[in-house]
This record gives sequence, structure tokens and C-alpha cells, in this order.
Amino acid sequence: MKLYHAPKAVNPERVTMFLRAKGKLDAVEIEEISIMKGEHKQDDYRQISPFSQVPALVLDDGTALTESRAICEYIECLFPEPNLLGETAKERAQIMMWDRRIELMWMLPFAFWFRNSHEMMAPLENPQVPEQAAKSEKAVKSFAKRLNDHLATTDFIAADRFSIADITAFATCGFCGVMGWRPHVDHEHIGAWRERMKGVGFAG
Ligand SMILES: N[C@@H](CCC(=O)N[C@@H](CS)C(=O)NCC(=O)O)C(=O)O
Repeated sequence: MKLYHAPKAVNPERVTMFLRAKGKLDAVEIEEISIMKGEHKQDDYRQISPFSQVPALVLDDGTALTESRAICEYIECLFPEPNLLGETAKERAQIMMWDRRIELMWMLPFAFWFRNSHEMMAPLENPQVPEQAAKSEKAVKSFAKRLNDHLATTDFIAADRFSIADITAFATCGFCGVMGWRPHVDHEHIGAWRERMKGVGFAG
């Protein structure tokens, strides 16, 4: 299997963290794609990923998976241990619920804020829309407060156990640094959770 990866980009990082948590990073051959150099928009990569996005996992039969959550589902089926998507119906639903919240209410609006305001993103996001940046910044900061309240009541993001929801949140928390924002410094319980995640060993 071959994984097309862009280091420091949040979705690809989410997949490599997932593989690392399984102890299976070496199960894939990794090829780096530079988003800043526009390699994801070249014709040869577009044939693998029609939406020109990273990551992409190409299976040995040539099938290309180009959504990070779908890639993680595939990896979970290949390597069931440790379980990261939930064992029981209730766990699976709780983990999916939080993973989607983290992705849709934190990671995505953060990406809109970053892409519409950071000068590094100007060539990729043309035109940048300051109103979109301001609205998205407000949304992510409001979500961080809600997440902080949630983490005051539990050690992990979902189902009282380590899961993909923690991985997605950890990757997003690190990604926030590109805007000089550190949710784990601003929010006590996010900070304590982040320290616990280092202890889990996948992110250290
Ligand atoms: N839904 C996709 C999103 C992938 C995505 O947005 N990847 C970003 C990097 S984090 C990308 O390739 N951006 C290139 C661009 O927007 O031009 C997934 O989860 O894999």
C-alpha cells in the first residue's frame, strides 16, 4: 500500500497518527506531496486523487482511497488492534459523533480561518475572504470553549477511552499553531487532555 502524505497538513497527519497508534506506520510506503509546491494539482497526482487533496491511500490492487476517515476505516479493518473506532454499537456511535464534531466544528472552520487570512495561503485561496476568516475564527474559538467544558468531565474525547476522536482532535490542536493560537494554553482542560495524549504515546 502506498500513502500519499503531506507532512504538517492536518488530514494527512491524522492518518499517520492513526497508523502510528496501531504500530503500523511501516505497513505503508510513504510518498510526500508538497501542497505548497502545488504537487497535488499535477496531472499524475490528480489521476490518483481527482479532488487534488492529500492524503490518498493506494491499495495493492490500485484502488485509491482519498478521504482520511475512509482510510482510517480501512486500516482499522486490516489491523483491528488496538481498536480505535469503537467495539460496541454504543461506543462506535459515540466515537463517530465526537470525531465528526471535531472535524466539522473545529478542524474545518479552522482551515477556513487559516486559508482566508494567512499570507502563506494566498496562492491557494484566491481570493481570500476576510469576512469568512473572521466568522470561522469566531466559530472555532466558541467550539474550543465547548470542548474545554466537555474535557472537564472526561479523560478522553469520546466513550471514556482513547479513539480516533482523540487523534483528530490532537492533530487539529497542533494545526492551530499555524495561526499562533494554542487552544491547549488558553483552555485548562484541553491542556490537561493534551498532556494525557502524550502519555498514550502516539503523539509524543
Ligand atoms: N475530506 C478530505 C479533505 C482532505 C484535505 O482537505 N486535505 C488538504 C490538506 S489537510 C489538501 O489536500 N489541501 C489542498 C488544497 O486545498 O489545495 C479528507 O479528509 O481526506
